[in-house]
Amino acid sequence: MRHFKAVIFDLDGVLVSTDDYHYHAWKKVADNLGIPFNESVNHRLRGVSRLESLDIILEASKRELTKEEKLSLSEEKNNYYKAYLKNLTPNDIDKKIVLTLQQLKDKGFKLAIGSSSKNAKLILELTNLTSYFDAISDGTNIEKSKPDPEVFLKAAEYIAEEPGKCLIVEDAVSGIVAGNKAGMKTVAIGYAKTSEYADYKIDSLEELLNIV
Ligand code: B16
Ligand code: MG
Repeated sequence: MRHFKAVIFDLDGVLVSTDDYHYHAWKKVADNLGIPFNESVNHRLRGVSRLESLDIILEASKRELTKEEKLSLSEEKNNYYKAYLKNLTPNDIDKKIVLTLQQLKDKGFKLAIGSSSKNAKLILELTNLTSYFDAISDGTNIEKSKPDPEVFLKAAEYIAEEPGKCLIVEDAVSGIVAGNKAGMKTVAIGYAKTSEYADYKIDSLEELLNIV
């Protein structure tokens, strides 16, 4: 008997290369503040909420910022990020990714999104991916972002599936930890392959069809 019944996808860095946009938007904020920011700091922001990301960036600064200043900086970052999102079209999604989603649906798997982003629904609309998913759990319906399991547990609840029957696909180490805590099996792609806790590691999304 087949073990998995649902696949829950992270969004940024798994289905869409918006991880690059996040990086460039934070880089502008950090440069304006004169704070060093590089790819290795950026990897720590994967899957982490906007305000928590700012706190990680500010570790390299001696300045103590007020709550209001932090909110204003995170809004500034989101404005830069949303300006990048304006360029996003369905052509930015690899055809192989769309084909894999369709094949999983045809095989009867439930598909869901489990993303920390508050921009997830906008991104799915811009890329024409919304209709592939039975449910979307994102930054708008959670209290705690990854590595907390909340976003994935909510996704499982929305598709009425037991956590043990859900497979998570993630590019963030924080997302792999969140998947484990949710009692789900995890597939690492991209940077998440550095995690020793992933159950499976893949180089491209089509390989999912060999796992489920
Ligand atoms: P937003 P994911 C995460 O999305 C990103 O990896 C992370 O870098 C970002 O800070 C977070 O969403 C919040 O995004 O500012 O758009 O609400 O990878 O969980 O899909
Ligand atoms: Mg991600």
